[in-house]
This record gives sequence, structure tokens and C-alpha cells, in this order.
Amino acid sequence: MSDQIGVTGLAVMGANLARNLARHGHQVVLHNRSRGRTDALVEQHGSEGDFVPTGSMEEFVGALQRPRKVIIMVQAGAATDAVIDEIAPLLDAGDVLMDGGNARFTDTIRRTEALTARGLHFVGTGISGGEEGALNGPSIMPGGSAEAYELVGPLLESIAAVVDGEPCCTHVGESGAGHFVKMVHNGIEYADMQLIAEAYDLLRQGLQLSPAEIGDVFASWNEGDLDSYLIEITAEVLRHTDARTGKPFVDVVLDEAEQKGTGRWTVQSALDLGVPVSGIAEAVFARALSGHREQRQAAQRVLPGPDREWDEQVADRDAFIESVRQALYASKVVAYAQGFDQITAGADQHGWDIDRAALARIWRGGCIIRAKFLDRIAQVYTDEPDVTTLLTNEYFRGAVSEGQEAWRQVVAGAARHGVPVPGFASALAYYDGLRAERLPAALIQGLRDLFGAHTYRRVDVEGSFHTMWGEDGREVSTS
Ligand code: NBP
Repeated sequence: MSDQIGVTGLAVMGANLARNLARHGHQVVLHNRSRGRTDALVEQHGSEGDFVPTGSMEEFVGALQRPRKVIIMVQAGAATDAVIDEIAPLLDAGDVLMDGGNARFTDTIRRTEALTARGLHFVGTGISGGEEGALNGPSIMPGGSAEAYELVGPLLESIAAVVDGEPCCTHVGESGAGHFVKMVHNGIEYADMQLIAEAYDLLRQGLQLSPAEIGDVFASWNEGDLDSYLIEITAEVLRHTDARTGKPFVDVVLDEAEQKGTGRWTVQSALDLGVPVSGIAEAVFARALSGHREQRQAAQRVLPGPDREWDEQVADRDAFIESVRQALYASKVVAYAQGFDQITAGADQHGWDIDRAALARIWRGGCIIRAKFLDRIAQVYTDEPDVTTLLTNEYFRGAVSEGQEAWRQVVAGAARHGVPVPGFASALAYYDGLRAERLPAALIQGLRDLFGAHTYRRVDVEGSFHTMWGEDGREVSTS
């Protein structure tokens, strides 16, 4: 069913989304702060559908039928607030304003409250898939009221990616829920890429394979459990030759990974929620380390490595490749389990009813972390909605435990040979931490009680206690 929608903000994402909407038969009213982008879009792609270019914000709003549906696609942060401040007074109660930018979910909560008070619907909408996804079908994560979703859901679903006949768009939950899960999606993306990079590094250093050969390994991995967009494009990037020098492309790229902020936000939110997303945190820190050029150069000059040959561990080339694959898969399972833990905790804290199975399903297409194994995650949350961690589910338990010997060898080998694998190692430490019967946290409690009288609980008696450390060492009950 065709509909009408206004798009304001026509840089690469907005323009592609507008074209996607028009190609699906919707009338798209166009607006951009500077008119040039609007005209360029109509000039280059006007034949793709029904576009209505407008100049001023008043003209834009005036061209829309009520209840108006507008999607904002401008830079996240101050620019989004500026657009909202300009457009909100022109809208009427019942109109729907969507923000498709990468907004911080706390901003979305604030904007939802302010706009709801004015009688407007605000739909903070996570959109993943980059410019290609925006044009051909992204994964869409709208948050807001059920009433608002009724008004814009069909429109968004019509332009989303489709997997198994299902659109990759679902009503995530109220208020900031959509941008919250988009943030965690990006955090998982950080972890996934870090793990892929570590696997590449191990194959390169351990087996002395060329990037193109490692590209072939990734292409073969893409046939199995690891089948995913990121593994697929890893093969492509590794096989690519630099036209300028004839060298492998990956060897001419500066080894400093940049970040726009969503990974950092994910970790900050996880810290607030008290959820250990060690895989995402290690990925953010690894990027930060890569950017510390001066420290790295100083360290390269004076810090020695183990200077050990790889001979033994890589004697059987295929076995080593298989071990790295298993370590990668196990670590990836841990990273996704942690990300879903964060979603569970965020939903609890904010009172959002997030259907994690539906979320895993809409991430199967259109977005950067699209992967076959999301089917498995969706299945777990369908079969066991109360599961406390994905890792205890039979399939994932098998994936991590069956691969654990290889995983341990890979992590130990990397440490012995001086290859940094913070993602693999922290995922393994998380696995061992979760399954440990006794954790040394008991000692930490003892220390806290000694220096700060922070008290402790006992394994054998209810209540809280403090030991009189500086006196006679007797224990007193504090509860
Ligand atoms: P940019 O993030 O580069 O933003 C450029 C757009 O913002 C232009 O339309 C610009 O108008 C407008 N704008 C700015 Br800047 N300040 C403004 C202001 N004060 N008032 C009104 N408009 C203003 O565009 P993008 O890369 O297309 O991304 C759009 C959104 O989508 C962002 O929030 C981004 O984080 C998100 N996103 C991007 C991707 C991706 O792969 N690029 C993926 C998913 C989500 P002008 O033309 O007049 O300067």
C-alpha cells in the first residue's frame, strides 16, 4: 500500500532512504537544510518515483498530509535537536516524527518525553546497513508507542530487507528502545570485527599466509556456522590488491582503527547497567590502542617479545586453521551473548518489552552483523524466553564447549608468541568466569572489608558481617 512520507536530511543516508521509499511506490516529500542536495537528488534520481522537492521547512510541512509522517536523517546530536526545534512547532498533534540517525538512546528518551508532551509521536528509529542498506533494504529498529508504530510500521516494513519472507523491521519497544538496540548492535559489530581481525592476525603470523590466502580461508568459513556478512566482506578485503602499489590492500592501510562513538556508548551503558560486555569493551579499547601512535612507537623500540618460533603449534596447517575457526566462533558466541544480556538488562531498567527473538530475526538481513547464526539466537529466545544466558542453551553450549580445547590452545599460543588477542582471551576468561564454582571475588570482599569495612556475606549463615581486623579479629553481624 503506498503512503506519503517526508524526509529531511538528504546526505547519503537520507537520499538513499528517500530513493528506497520512492521505489516502493511511496510519495516522498524532500527537504534538506541547504537546497542543493534536494535538487541534486531530484535531478539524478527523480525518475525512480514520486518525489516532491521543497525548499523551506514550512513548505515541507505544508506538502504533507495529516497525520504527517516525517523522518529526520541528519547528523546525530545537535543537528537533530536543531531540526526538531524547527519542525515541531509546525506540526499538529498526532503527527509522527521519526529520527533515523544514530542518536544516543538517552537523547531519544529526552526527545520522546518533550515531543509526547506536545501531542506528537516520536519514533527513535535505529537503521543499520550503511548507505547500501538504506537504498536496498536496511534492518530497521523503531522505538516509540504502539500507536505510532501502527501509523508508520507498514511504511518502514515496506522498505526493509526481507529474510524468509519477513521484513527486517519490528516495533522494538517504547521510547529509546530502538536506538538502544541499534547501539548494542553496533557494539556487537565492534566485537565481531575485532575477533575477525585477531583470527586474521593469527593466521598471518602463525602460518605466514598471504592476505589473499587468508581471504580464501575466510571464504571457506563463510560456508559454515560463521556464515555472515562480516566474514564475507573480510574475504573480499583480504583478497583485494592495491592498484597503486600492487601490494595486498590490507598492507597499505594505516593500522589505526577509528570510531564514531556507538561502541563507546555501548560500553558506557553496559557499565551503568553492570553488564560485563567484555568483548565489546576489548574491541573499543583495541581500537583506542591502535590509535596511540606515539606510545606504540616508543614501545616498539624497547619492549621485547618472546622471540619464539611457531613451528610446533602450526605443524599441521589445516588443524591450526580449524583451531582458529573454533576459537573465533566460540568468542563470537560469547560476544553476542553479552550483547543480548545488555539488551535484557536495558529493557528491564527502562521498562521496555523487547522481544529478543524478533530482534535477532530482524538482524538476519540488511544490517552489518547479519549472520546465519542469528536464526539460532532467535530460536533460543523463542524456545526459552527466560534463558539467563545464551551460553547455557544446548546449541550454544555445544558450540563453545566443543571448541574449548582449540580455543584454549589458540589463546595460549597467541600469548606464548606475543600476538595480541584481547577479544579471544577475554571471551575465554568470561566463559571460565561464568562456569567457575568459586570465584576469587570472595578474596576481594575480604579486602574490601579490611580496608573499608564494606562488610561481606557468608556461604553458611544469612546476613552481612564485618571482621574487626584492627582489633581481635572477631566477627560482628551488621545486618
Ligand atoms: P551526516 O551525518 O553526514 O549529516 C549530514 C546531514 O545533516 C546533511 O543533510 C546536513 O545538511 C544535515 N545537517 C547538519 Br550536518 N547540521 C544540520 C542542522 N543544524 N540543521 C539541519 N540539518 C543539518 O549524514 P549521513 O551520513 O547521511 O547520516 C545521516 C544519519 O544517519 C546520521 O545520524 C548517521 O549517524 C546515521 N547513520 C549513518 C550510517 C552510515 O553508514 N553513514 C548508517 C546508519 C545511520 P546540509 O546538507 O545542509 O549540510
